[in-house]
Amino acid sequence: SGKRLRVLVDMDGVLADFEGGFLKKYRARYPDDPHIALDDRRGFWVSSQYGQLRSDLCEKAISIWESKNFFVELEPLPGGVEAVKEMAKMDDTDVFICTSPIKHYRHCPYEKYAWVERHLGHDFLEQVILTRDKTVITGDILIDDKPDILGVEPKPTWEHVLFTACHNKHLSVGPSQRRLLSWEDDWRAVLDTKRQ
Ligand code: DGP
Repeated sequence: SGKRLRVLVDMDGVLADFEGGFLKKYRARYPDDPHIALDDRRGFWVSSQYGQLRSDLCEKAISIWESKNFFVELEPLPGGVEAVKEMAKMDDTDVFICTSPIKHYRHCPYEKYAWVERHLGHDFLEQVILTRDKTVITGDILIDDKPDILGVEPKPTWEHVLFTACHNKHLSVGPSQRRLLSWEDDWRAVLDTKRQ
């Protein structure tokens, strides 16, 4: 009954453990430099916080995610792959993975597809949307860990549901913004509120 529900799911910080993968590879490559524990992460941009810690650490941080195999080797976050697979099987529900590649494009876009193929299967490649501007993509819900999702469209069609991550857990979000605390949280209920 009613129209189909379209769910947009972010990748880094929602399905793939960008923060954990970053910290592990940063510490391995720069063992003599200071790091920021995940509990102390604040703000979406990892390089900004590392640059505040010490100015040379900004480019060292960037060197990690610009390296070959960074994105493809990210571990899945607990329950994410299973949730997306279940969502995709639900009646009247379309799921798309909506992710912004970094502008250093040598490895990232390829590896994002490879990650989806590895963890969700070849057929799921049909559901991948790579865009630097998520506001121009239409959908009912966008599940994303970035607190501020801006672009050229001032009134995106989707409701942004903030997925909790180490960098956003202390933010007090507005009364209208809903959160998913993790994939253990009741994502099915969030979807149901958007069904006609
Ligand atoms: P998304 O999660 O789809 O909004 O994509 C954001 C991408 O940017 C994701 O791959 C994580 C990455 N990222 C995190 N911190 C930084 C940063 O400080 N600088 C840049 N250029 N990218 C970052």
